Amino acid sequence: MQATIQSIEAILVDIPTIRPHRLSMTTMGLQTMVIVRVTDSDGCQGLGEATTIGGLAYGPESPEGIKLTIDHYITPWLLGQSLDSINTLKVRLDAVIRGNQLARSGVETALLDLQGKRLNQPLSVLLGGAVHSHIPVLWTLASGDTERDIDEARTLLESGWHRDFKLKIGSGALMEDVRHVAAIKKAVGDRASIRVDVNQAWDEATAARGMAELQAAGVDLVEQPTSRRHPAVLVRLAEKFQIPILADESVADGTDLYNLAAAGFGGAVAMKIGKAGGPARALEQAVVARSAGIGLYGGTLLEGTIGTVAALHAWSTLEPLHWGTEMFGPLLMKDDIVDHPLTFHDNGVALPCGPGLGVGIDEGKLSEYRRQSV
Ligand code: MUC
Ligand code: MG
Repeated sequence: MQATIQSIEAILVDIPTIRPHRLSMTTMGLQTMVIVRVTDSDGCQGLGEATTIGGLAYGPESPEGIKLTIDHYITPWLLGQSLDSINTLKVRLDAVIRGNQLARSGVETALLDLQGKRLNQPLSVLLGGAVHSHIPVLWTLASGDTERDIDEARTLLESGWHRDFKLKIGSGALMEDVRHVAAIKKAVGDRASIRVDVNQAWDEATAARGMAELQAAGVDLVEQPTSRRHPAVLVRLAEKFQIPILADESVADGTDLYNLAAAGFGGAVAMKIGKAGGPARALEQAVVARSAGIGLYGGTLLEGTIGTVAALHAWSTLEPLHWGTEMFGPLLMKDDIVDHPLTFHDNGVALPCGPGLGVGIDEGKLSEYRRQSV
């Protein structure tokens, strides 16, 4: 008999970070993940994750809201449905739910994991097949302290864990940020690529000054210097400076990227499974980017291992992946809830090769970190 969806759980999990993680809009000391578990009528399970940054500081969906969306709006539409075609399930959801991309991403991931397990194939195979088994991963320096960031960068360079670094700026005065970035670039020299993420904090005039200073300091890439609400500003900045711009908050999916490219944007795009609504949907951007000559980068919303692995399966199918990835989320957390944590080495991570995502839940850890009262 055909397998059908028996139950869907959305579980809030809180794990402390290894150090405060300072972004322009929030400082994180804890990461909250929504773990999605789909069980079918044969007892087979698929896992997904829907995670954002700083509650509602980064985007319009909060962890608690994601759980509510899944429990009250998505689950009733999927229970009892056949698992034969995930596309049919997506069409069903599209008919009744607008937006809520993070919640959809967690559910799409769990359905893909379940399908991979049922077919005994890794998720990357369901997405067309991996061309990389080792995927480059940068590290984000965001302790809020220049000396601490330099020590962190040196330790990571010496251990061979990471060679590319992203610095989170935009919360302080422009020239303080510039001095912070220039000091780190000087300390690491040509041994490392330094990129910055402003998380929309600058207006156009500040960005123009900042881009000139960062270009002179030897920075390789500037991520989302200005608001996502002003695409024309991003286009003008990209035209004016040699240093490339990475569009993050400006682009959630293939349509956003098409519109930005049509407006004249050239640079790179940070694809994220959460922004797009799932690993399969995120890959639609890669097709648009290739057609428009825009560089690809695998982005994170600082997911734990389940969300990170889902994204890695998607990015593993892309060649070229011009700017690598930032799938370091699990390393920022003090602990993990999976049975086989990822292996990071040589400036990257090994793609798990078991069926589906290739990782399972450690039930003991899940009960330790799951939120007791919602
Ligand atoms: C973002 O805006 O790119 C990725 C790495 C990090 O530290 O924050 C995220 C979100
Ligand atoms: Mg960003």
